[in-house]
Amino acid sequence: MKIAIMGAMPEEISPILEKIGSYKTTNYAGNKYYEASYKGIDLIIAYSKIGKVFSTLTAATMIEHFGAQKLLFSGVAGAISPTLKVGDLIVATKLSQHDLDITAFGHPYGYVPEGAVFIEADKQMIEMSKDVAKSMGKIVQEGIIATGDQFVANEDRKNWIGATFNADALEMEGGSVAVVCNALNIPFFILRAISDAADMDASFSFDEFLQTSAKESAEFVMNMVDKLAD
Ligand code: OS5
Repeated sequence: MKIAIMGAMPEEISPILEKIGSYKTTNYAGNKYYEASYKGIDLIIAYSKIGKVFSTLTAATMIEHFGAQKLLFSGVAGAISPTLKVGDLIVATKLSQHDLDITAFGHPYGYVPEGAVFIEADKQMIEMSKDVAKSMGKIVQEGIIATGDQFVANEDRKNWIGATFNADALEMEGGSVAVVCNALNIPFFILRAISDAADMDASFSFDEFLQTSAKESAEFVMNMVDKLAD
């Protein structure tokens, strides 16, 4: 079994690389890919760089070039739901692209012909995450994550995304990773820890909490990997 673990920023995968300890580094298509053997399973780990295009490239590369059979994403997100505070964990049940807009042709936001507004994450890994949360004594909220090529630092935009997609959190990569995995039939799991509230203070909050929230998410994802290795 080969499992891909990806983040968007170096901070999102560095706790994972620290835990793994030793790995082989390969440069491919402008990114570094880290291969390791861990508890009897093969891991391929990378950060994509920020946004939908880079994350699409990385997810597709991990699957098509490195042979990943499952993909887990670890990172941070902006909260939409008022129940989500900095450091809280959210598991995506389904994901959408909030900046995809051909509504001029009568289509709903987030939809293009032959696509879908929402893509569902792997139900088995979501179920497994409940056991992992229990074993860690953590609360993990399930919800909808909306993705777009924008760092949202605006209450109106955040509220619009929340109302339009019924989304609980937002970020810049999960929705595109979901499209890739869905098209290639690869089960995927997207976990995010909250770094900010996508409001006018978002950039300050993000800078302050990126490292600690990324670490929270990475620790949880590694516990998921431990369970997958059992
Ligand atoms: O990957 C991007 C999306 N992430 C989730 C997220 C988010 N997304 C949208 N809106 C929000 N309010 C969100 N909160 C959390 C986080 C990340 C956001 S973009 C951050 C860019 C910060 C940065 N810019 N320059 N550097 C860091 C330094 C740098 C310089 C050179 C090379 C690499 C980094």
